[in-house]
This record gives sequence, structure tokens and C-alpha cells, in this order.
Amino acid sequence: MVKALIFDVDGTIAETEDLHRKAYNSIFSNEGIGWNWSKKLYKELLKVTGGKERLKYYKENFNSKNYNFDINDISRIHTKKNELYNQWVDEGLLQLRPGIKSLINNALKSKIQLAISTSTSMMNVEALFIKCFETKPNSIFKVIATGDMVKRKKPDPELYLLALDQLSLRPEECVALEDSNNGLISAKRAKLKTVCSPSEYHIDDNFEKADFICEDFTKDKLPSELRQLIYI
Ligand code: XBP
Ligand code: MG
Repeated sequence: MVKALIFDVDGTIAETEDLHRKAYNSIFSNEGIGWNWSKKLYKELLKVTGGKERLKYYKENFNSKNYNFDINDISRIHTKKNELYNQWVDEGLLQLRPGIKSLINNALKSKIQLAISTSTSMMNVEALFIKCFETKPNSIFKVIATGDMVKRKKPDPELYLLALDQLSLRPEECVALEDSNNGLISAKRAKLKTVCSPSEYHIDDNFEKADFICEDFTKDKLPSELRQLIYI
């Protein structure tokens, strides 16, 4: 019996990644840093989850201009990126993925517990829900596990294990909803059944381990077990 749904955020709730990419490029330019991340490069960089980790990875592996950033510079650039991203979310530059609003609202009506497990920062989750649901995420989700709360982000299982622990549920009582291979692996390592809908940047990822793959999260595309449980 499924008692809870655990949602990823980036790529699952909304197509957020290209807005993150544009915010990075804008901050690089404002700061006089000669980096510009193309869509093709960003797809590669998304193999590393978490903004600070991604910046560090880029600096160490692609840094053609040899900038001598330390951890404080990375933190400062990342914070500025998130501030600009939050401003753009507030201006309405993101929409929820198809089916997400109805899935969340109907799951709440059906008394299914909801949780979040995401590598992103808490401020990004709050900005998205305040804009798209006109309420703080903690009034929808019983548990919110974000990247700033763990040592190791996805594909490590830590974020899902934290959500399960705070829900006080066993993995077989929950379903994870994901959009990427890193997210799927993280959920699978936590022994969760996982429904995947590939997002634009992760369309070519490997989803072999998914329990169910769907084009989006609209009612008709969901696995029948979930549809019957949520849309009563
Ligand atoms: C999402 C991420 C995040 C976002 C930005 O992975 O990797 O880094 O790109 O968030 P997932 P921050 O969807 O698997 O959780 O810049 O706040 O880290
Ligand atoms: Mg994701």
C-alpha cells in the first residue's frame, strides 16, 4: 500500500535547469568571469548534482581561463545565481510540468502524504511553490529534504533516506518521482519504487532501472496503481 509520494524538484516539478543555466551565465558576465555555459555543455555538467559541486567540477575540469577561485568564491557565485534565479521564478519564468498541480492536489485530497527529496537549495524550492502554488512548500509537503541538509547529494541515497526517516515510513510504502538517471539511482539505492518522466536535459539518460517511465505526470500517463490511489 502506497502511503507517500516523494518528489524530486528540478526537472520533475518544473523544467528548472535551463533557468539555472541562464542565471549562471548572467552572474559570470556580471562578475567579469569569462565563462559561458551552452546547453550542450550544461547537459554534461548536470551529471554532477548540486550547484556548488557543479561549479567546482567545472573549475577543476574545464576551466580554460584558469581562474583561481576558492571555496568562498564558489559559494558567492552560487548564492548570486540562486538570488537571480529566485527573482526570475518570482517574475513567472517557470511553469509546472504537465499534470503536477493536479497530481499534488489530488494526492492531498486522497490523504497520501507528500515529501520532497531534492539536490537543490531550500530557497529555490520555496520560490517555486510560492509562485506556482501561492503557498509555502511546508504547507503541502510533510517532509522537505534539500541539498543543504546532506553531505552527499544524488546519486547517493542520503536525500531519500532522510525523507523516509522523517516520514517514518518504509521504502515499500513510498513511491519516488524523478526525471534523471542520478535521481533514479539515488531512489533505487534507497530501495524505492520509482516513476520517471525524463525532463528536457535528461531525455537521453538511462532509465532501465525505473519501475515505470511516463511522458509526463498527467492522470492518463501515470501507472494505473497510482492513478487509482490518487484520483479517487
Ligand atoms: C538538481 C540539481 C541542482 C540544480 C540547482 O538535481 O542538481 O543542482 O541544478 O540547485 P536533482 P542549486 O533534480 O536530481 O535533485 O544550485 O541550488 O544546488
Ligand atoms: Mg531532477
